[in-house]
Amino acid sequence: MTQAPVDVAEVLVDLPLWQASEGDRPAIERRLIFKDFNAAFGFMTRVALMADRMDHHPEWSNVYNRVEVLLTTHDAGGVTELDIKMARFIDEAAKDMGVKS
Ligand code: H2B
Repeated sequence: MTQAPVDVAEVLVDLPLWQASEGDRPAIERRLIFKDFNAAFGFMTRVALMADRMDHHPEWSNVYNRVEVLLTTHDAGGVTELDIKMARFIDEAAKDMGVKS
């Protein structure tokens, strides 16, 4: 099912740890810093399992204790409720893994 894109600025009101992507597509981003690689990868594992359950996958990268995440819905060409749900899950998982910032 294709989701309807929502307004990025409105989405960000309820997601204070996220920002609008500067790229060419509507997307939201968060940069996270963990204690070490183990915590960062533990976080990524949790998110990966949820992403597969949702069939909604982040664009992300990892260097040691840093993870950069970009969320957008490719099928819709913008940010949708799926991205909001994923962003909330990411914020919770990060907290559980003791995210530093
Ligand atoms: N992830 C994201 N972020 N956006 C999508 O549009 C998307 C996805 N589509 N994961 C899914 C997979 C689609 O490609 C498959 C075929 O269902």
